[in-house]
Formats: sequence, C-alpha cells, structure tokens
Amino acid sequence: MADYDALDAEARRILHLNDRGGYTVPTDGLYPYQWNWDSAFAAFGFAQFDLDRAWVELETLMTGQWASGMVPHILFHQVDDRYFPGPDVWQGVGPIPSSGITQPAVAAIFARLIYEQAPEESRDRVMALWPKLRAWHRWFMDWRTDDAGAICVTHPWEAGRDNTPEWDAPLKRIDPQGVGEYTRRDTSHVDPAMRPTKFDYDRYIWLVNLGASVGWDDAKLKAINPFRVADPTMTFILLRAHRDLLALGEALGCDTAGIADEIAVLEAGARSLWNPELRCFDARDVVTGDWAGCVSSASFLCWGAGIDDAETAAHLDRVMAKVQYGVPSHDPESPRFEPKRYWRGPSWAIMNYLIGSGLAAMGKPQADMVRDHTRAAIEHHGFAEYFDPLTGDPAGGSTFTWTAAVWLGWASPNARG
Ligand code: 2M8
Repeated sequence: MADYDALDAEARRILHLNDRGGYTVPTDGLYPYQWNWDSAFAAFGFAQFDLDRAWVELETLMTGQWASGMVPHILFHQVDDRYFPGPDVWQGVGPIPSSGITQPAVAAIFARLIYEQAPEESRDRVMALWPKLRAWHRWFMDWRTDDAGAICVTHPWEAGRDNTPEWDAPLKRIDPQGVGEYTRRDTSHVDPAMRPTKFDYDRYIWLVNLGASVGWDDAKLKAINPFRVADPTMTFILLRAHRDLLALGEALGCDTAGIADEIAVLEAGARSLWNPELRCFDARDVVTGDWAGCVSSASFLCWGAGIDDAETAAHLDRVMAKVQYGVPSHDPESPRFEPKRYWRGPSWAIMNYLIGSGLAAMGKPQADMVRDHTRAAIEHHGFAEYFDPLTGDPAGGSTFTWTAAVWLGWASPNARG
C-alpha cells in the first residue's frame, strides 16, 4: 500500500520548488518560464492547500494578456538561456515579453472550480479576472474559429500537443526555407528520443518567424499562415471553459451577453470534428479539408465539453485495454504510435484529468478507470512530465508541476475532486 500522505507532501513540495514568486515554472531547466495551461493547472494544485497562492497564479498569467485579448502561451518573466526559442525570437507584442500564440483555454475551468471551493474569500479575486477571461475567449471566437465553429490551431505548440501525428500532414506542406541555424536546448535536458524531431522543430521555428514578421497581427497572419487545423483539444476545452465562464458570470452578476450564442457555435464546431470514417472525433486540416485520421487523447475530451458519444467511448475502452498506464496520447494500434516520444503515445496526467473529470460529470463508467490509471502511474513512477503507457516509465522532465497539481486535486485518494 502506497503512502498517499507522503505522495501528497511530495506534490506540495514540487509546487513550492517550481514557484518563482507569483508564477510557477513547469519544471526547472527544461521549461524555465510561465506556460499558460501549466500555470492554470498549478493554480488548481495550489488551491488544495493555499487559496491565495492559487489566485495569484491566475492573476500573474493574465498580466501577460495582449490588447487583442490573447493570452500568450509563454510569459518570459526573466530571460533564461536554458530554453529556446526565447523572447528575442518570438518578439511578442504584449505588455511583458511573451510568445505570440496561445494555449488551450483551461484557466476559466479552474477559476470556477477554485471560486466554488471558497466563494466568499474568492469573490473579489474572481470578479477582477472574469472580464479578462471573457476577452480572451472572445478573441478565440474572433480569430480561431473555422466556418463550422471549431477552434483552430495556428502553430503545433498552440494545442499543447506539440508533435502529435495530427500535425504531420499539414507540417509536410511547409518548406522551412530560411529558418537557418539554431541551437535547441530541450535535447540537452531530455533524451532526444523522447522529444520532437528536427523536421518538426524546423517548422515550429519557421512558423514563429512568420508570425514575428507581421508583428503577430491576427488578420495578416490569418491570410498568410499555411498551418490552420481545426482541433479537438482547443474546441472541446474552449467549449467546456465557456460553459464555466457563463456559470461563473451568472453567479457573480457579470455581463454575460453573447456567451450562450457562442456556446451554440462551439457546440456545432465540436460536432463538425466527428470523422465519419474513423467513427471518432478527429482533427481537420482547414486548408485542405483533410482529416488527420487519428484517435488521440484529445478525441476523449468530448465529455468535458458536455458531448457524449458511444462510438468514442468504445475507442476509449479499446485503447485503454492495450495499455497499463493510460490514457495514451495516440492510438496504440496505429503505426505512428511511439510510447516514449512526447505527444505521439505517452500518457499525460493533465489530459487524464480533463478526460476523467468530463466522464465523471456525465456519469460515464470509464471515469474511475481513467483516474485509477493516473493514480497508478504517479504512485509507481513519480511526478514525471509524461509516462510510457505500456510500462509506466517516467519520461521527459521530472518534478513536474502539472503532474503534482493533478495528483493533489484529483488523482490522490485524499483529493476532494
Ligand atoms: C511542451 O511544449 C513546449 C512548447 O510550448 C516545448 O516543448 O518547448 C508541451 O507539452 C506543452 O503542452 C506544455 O505546456 C509545455 C510546458 O510544460 O511543454
């Protein structure tokens, strides 16, 4: 029997270890800055034992918001040479040095959860955050929807699933001319076999340079960017977060005009991601109209967004039966499955939380299975960035903030969630 109290204590220690004063880094060295969705998960973790620190995390994240409403995926509070590409490459145009793209909009999900945990003490904090979250979600509706209402990624880093096979075909269409020489830092922290390839990185950097070349002007970039993929991660998460933003706004007496209509648009967009051949939710290349043809962990975010689907549930049962420590980020029966390479197979505690809590909210029986796999991975293999779903081997960075946060808030038997 594992010592769960000791694991809880270790998770709290990790959050403190990665706390840089007002914001939390994902892990020291590999990721020395504030990342958007990592930070929202950190707030969820802190909320289990330090409510004030949880709100501070979200407040600091929103200090990076651009005039357009966009909230960047990285805030470069203090330059650190251990990460590439840094602020000089990105040339973000916000109030503090930042990247030029966003990440999945999980912040409102946690703002609502944390508020409901302690409404009286949280009211002023969340009141100040709500209009900023509203502006960010509106920016998504203005600049990231496709014709069907799905949310698109404009860079593989935007969905947070950097090298997932869904991006292979759209990235192949890019000729990374002029990207030049650069030195990756990630492969000096982590085994290159667990990271994206040079093919991927050349295109990541080429797309960053493209955005910087037009000063990250949304309209200009939309016209010239060859990478635009309607994606289940962004769509299901924004739909879920938008429902939470509405509930929160109603509880607080905020002006919620327009949100219900936007939810209807996102619901249509989410359903447009149903691939009738795959019989599952899938990513769709907006430029070519082609499906990615991938069952991924993002397909299973549908329940969190309030969308039930029996055939997607059957895929979940199928992939979970193939692994010891799910949910695998890519279908283990696919030839492109790589159990240790980042988003091409490994399991991620944050995806598991979003999948498992969604299943539980809809009363689906798979909810406990997803939580049990997550608990076992962390209990047996520690607070890793991600896990080999076949063996549980810890992979990527260690002492990882979001794995610790998910443990405290959901996977630990002592968690309230
Ligand atoms: C990973 O992405 C960054 C770029 O954003 C990287 O590899 O350098 C992804 O797993 C992403 O989802 C995550 O937010 C970030 C920090 O943990 O690392």
